[in-house]
Parts: sequence; structure tokens; C-alpha cells
Amino acid sequence: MATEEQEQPPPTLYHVPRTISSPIYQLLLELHAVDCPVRVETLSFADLKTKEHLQRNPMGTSPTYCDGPLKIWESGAVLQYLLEQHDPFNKYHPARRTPKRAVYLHIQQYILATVYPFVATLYLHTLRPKDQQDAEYVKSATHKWKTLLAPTLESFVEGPFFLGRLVMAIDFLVAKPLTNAESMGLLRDFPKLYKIYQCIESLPSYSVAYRAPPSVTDCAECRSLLLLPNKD
Ligand SMILES: N[C@@H](CCC(=O)N[C@@H](CS)C(=O)NCC(=O)O)C(=O)O
Repeated sequence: MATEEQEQPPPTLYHVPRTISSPIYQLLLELHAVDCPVRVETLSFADLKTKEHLQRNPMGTSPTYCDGPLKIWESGAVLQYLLEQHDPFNKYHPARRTPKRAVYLHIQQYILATVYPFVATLYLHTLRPKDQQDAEYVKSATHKWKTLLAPTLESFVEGPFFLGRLVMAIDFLVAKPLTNAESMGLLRDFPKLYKIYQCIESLPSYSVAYRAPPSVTDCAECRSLLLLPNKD
């Protein structure tokens, strides 16, 4: 007879490509934590509404992280918890009780609570057929992005990444809304944000986590910042 231990499924991240679970999956790949110890199960949007998934996450959203009886499904909590578990030497998140940590948490919250929902709502709206779009909403939201959200986000970038020369989890996180902004043609006016996006998008882990074709970015600066093998 199987023991309780044998029956326990491994810790699992439930993920839908190109949603806010993508930066979490990408970070797990960078931390070499995928498959062992964290299993990643890719779902479709329809899968999010099945009885099986709603038992894990009553909101029927992506991401969801389960480990035994633990079931959490707010992206900020999932990201933070996985970093605490799998980034013990603070490669991608500053150590606790440091001023850098406060700045990091502030940017993380700004991305997750303000920037990402705003950009995702606008992006999904613009995917509708033109005659089903609210032109006034698109105009005012685009204006707000260009004059308030993007400049504020960009003002946080010390350069080349948010906290300086070292890439952090918040740089991976921001790549999700920046991917949507780039698709809408709303990113390139913000060179510091565009540089972060290019660097993150150039990593092979991006094409896995976002189910995107391999990067076309061939930027020497990105390669050296991220220590990618030189293509030349
Ligand atoms: N506050 C949640 C929101 C998650 C969320 O809305 N995820 C979107 C994808 S980016 C989703 O699952 N949408 C499907 C739906 O709401 O039906 C979080 O940050 O995790």
C-alpha cells in the first residue's frame, strides 16, 4: 500500500503562458528550480475554470502554487515565497531589513497592484474588434500610460535595471506588462523600460515561460549584462 509521503504531489506552479505566472516561471528557470523541486503545469484559460482548478484557486486565475495543503494564488505572494525558498543567497531579491529591500518591495507592489492590471486591461480591450472597442477609454488610458504610469515606472530605474547593475526579480516581473506595452506600440518611447524588456526577453527562459519564439534581440549590452554566451 502507498504511504502518505508517496502520494503527496510535488510542489506545483500552475501556469498559463503570457499571463502574470510567466515571470514567476521564468525566474524558477533562472534559479534551476523547475522540475526539481518545483513542477510547472501549463494550463489553458479554459482549464482555470474547471472544478479541479477552482478547488485550488476559487478565483480561477493564473498563477496558483500548491505544496501539500498550501494553496496560494496571488502572484506577489507566490513570487515572494518561491524566492525565499529557492533564492537563499539573494541573487534576485535583496536581503531583508535593508533599504534596498524597501525600494524593491515598493517597485514590486507598484508593478503588481498598479501597472500590470492597468496595462493588461488596456491590452485585452485592444484585442477586441475595432467596432467593439471604446475609443474614449483607449485614448485616455493610452494618455495615462504615456504621461503617468510609464514615466513613473521609468523614474524608478537606476539603470540598467531597477536597482542598478544587477538584474532582480522585479525586472523579470515588469517584463509581463512591458510585453503587452510593446505589443501595443507603447514601449519604445521609454528607453530605460525598453532596455529592461529587451534584456529579459533575450533570455532563452523567456521563450519557454512566455511560449514565444526565440528572441530576435541581439544586443551586446544585454548579453554582457546577463552574461549570455556571445553569439559572434
Ligand atoms: N491579483 C491576481 C490576478 C491574477 C489574474 O487576474 N491573472 C489573469 C492572467 S494575467 C487571469 O488568470 N485571468 C483569467 C481570468 O480572470 O479568468 C494576481 O496578481 O495573481
